[in-house]
Amino acid sequence: MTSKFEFPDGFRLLPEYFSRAAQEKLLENVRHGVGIAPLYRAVMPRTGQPLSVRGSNFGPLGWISEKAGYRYSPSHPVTNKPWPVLPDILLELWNAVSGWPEPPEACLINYYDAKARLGLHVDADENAKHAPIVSVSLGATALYRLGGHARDNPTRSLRLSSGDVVVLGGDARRCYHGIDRIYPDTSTLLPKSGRINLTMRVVGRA
Ligand code: MD3
Ligand code: FE
Repeated sequence: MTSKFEFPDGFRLLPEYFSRAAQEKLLENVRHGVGIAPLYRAVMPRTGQPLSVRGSNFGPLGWISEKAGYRYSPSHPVTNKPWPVLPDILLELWNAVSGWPEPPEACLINYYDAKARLGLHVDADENAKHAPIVSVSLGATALYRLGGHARDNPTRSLRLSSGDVVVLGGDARRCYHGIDRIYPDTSTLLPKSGRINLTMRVVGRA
């Protein structure tokens, strides 16, 4: 019996990469970062419909979604100040698992409350199409869906738990993915079944 879904080349899940103590340290860094660059509610381009996920960034560039479109910006869309620097723990993670010679330029911070979702999409706003994305999950467990290169390709659902790291290189980098739901009361790291996802990206020049 074979399933129609095959894991794309370059997809790597590292369950519980971070210990509880390391997750707490990372969370402290995120709290410091969002103290400087507050989580804001992004809106969908054109429609202005708010996303349920709230976002901020670390690094010289940050991914933002506004009415005018999606883009990488050197400053926060509300405060207009530069994003805080990438914490050392995250740079060390990148160096340990990405296999990429350059550091990430952006680290998107996504915050999910218990009701938040993220629809199926491809991350395609980076010019560095071959650089991997490295993701860290903190807090409540999420139901994550990974598909193929076309929206209607078969998908596979996986749970991402606190401390898990995912490396998306090669083919996986161009696959559809999203977050279908958050499972309440699955972690004591964050209050109220909150979840944080950190994704490091190389943006590259246009
Ligand atoms: C698979 N974040 O920030 S992380 C995103 O949990 C995003 O917040 C999700 O999708 C989250 O864009 C999923 C894992 C992830 C990130 C990028 C990918 C999976 C990916 C790019 C290609 C394929
Ligand atoms: Fe994505």
